[in-house]
Amino acid sequence: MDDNLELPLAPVDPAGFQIRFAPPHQLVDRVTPERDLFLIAHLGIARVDVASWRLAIGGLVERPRELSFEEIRRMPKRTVESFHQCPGDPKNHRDAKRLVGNVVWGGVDLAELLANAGIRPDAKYLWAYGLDSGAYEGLGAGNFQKDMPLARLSEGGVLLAYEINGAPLPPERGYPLRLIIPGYYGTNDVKWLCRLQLADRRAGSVFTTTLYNDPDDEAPGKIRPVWEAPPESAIVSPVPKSVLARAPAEIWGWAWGARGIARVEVSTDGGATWAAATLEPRAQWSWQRFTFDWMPPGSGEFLLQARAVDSGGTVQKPSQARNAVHCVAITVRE
Ligand SMILES: Nc1nc2c(c(=O)[nH]1)N[C@H]1C(S)=C(S)[C@@H](COP(=O)(O)O)O[C@H]1N2
Ligand SMILES: [Mo]
Repeated sequence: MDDNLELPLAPVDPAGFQIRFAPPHQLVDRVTPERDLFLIAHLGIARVDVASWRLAIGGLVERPRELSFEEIRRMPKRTVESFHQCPGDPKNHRDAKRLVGNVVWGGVDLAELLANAGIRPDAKYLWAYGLDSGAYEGLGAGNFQKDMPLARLSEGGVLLAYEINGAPLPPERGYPLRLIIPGYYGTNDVKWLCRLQLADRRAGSVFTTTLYNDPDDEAPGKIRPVWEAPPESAIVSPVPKSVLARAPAEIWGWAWGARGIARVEVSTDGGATWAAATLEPRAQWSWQRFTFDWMPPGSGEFLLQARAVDSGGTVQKPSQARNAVHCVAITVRE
């Protein structure tokens, strides 16, 4: 097991960084339609010929193997509902981008597949490789690569997905197969998978070392891979800059995080005071809808904010973070 594997590549078209997204106030659906879901590709969109495509499984496994798409389709199909979120800037953990959605993924269970291959006791990490290659911000990258601690498998839900919201994965989403790690930021969900490698250490690619590693607030001087998503929320309604009549209004939005959200609080006075919103429970790793009934106390400008607290008691950061509180400025007229 090393970093010098001979890996296949697919043509990328278009090449280079790709991004599209809708702002939070457009995310009105519980399950985000594929056309509204943000899209990110660092190196370009890989175009894969499924007939010759294989998934290789190697490294610290008892029985290395190669699977065709047909063989994967014959395995039991699982579905997982999960929030899906880009962490934002690979190097700037003080910036919140709110590129997020909620998706029902369909595919095969990674834990089952690896159990069939036999995980060796010294294996600690999964390395996942995509078929895309190129350069990102001047950094040459061979195949896109991410890693995941194998300990994550015990929580369940990790998929090799070939469906998004019941439809086949489109080319831009990773056709024919991508990794989905519910609860982790979407950057770890390698698209256009070609190889899974089990290893005793973290992977050494640009995307697992230079990029997507944040300073660890709890351990100064240490870094922390951008894996589990901390608690976060976004306001869907009212829409930023809207003008409301002075009448009862509903503030609502979505809250999500790796550990599930226990409560959401809303502030309508720019963060001076906070009150509990009504929050629905989560289904698998889904985002959770919150609602807050508000009677504007008068006319004028108002700053609306929501903050999520997860089941471990971690509070969404007020500012200067990937999960910084979302602020929506509105006007109320008599
Ligand atoms: N092979 C490959 N997988 C990838 C990426 C990539 O550039 N190449 N980008 C990652 C990032 S940063 C994000 S946020 C998600 C985006 O997935 P989506 O475009 O389906 O929303 O894919 C991840 N998987
Ligand atoms: Mo991303």
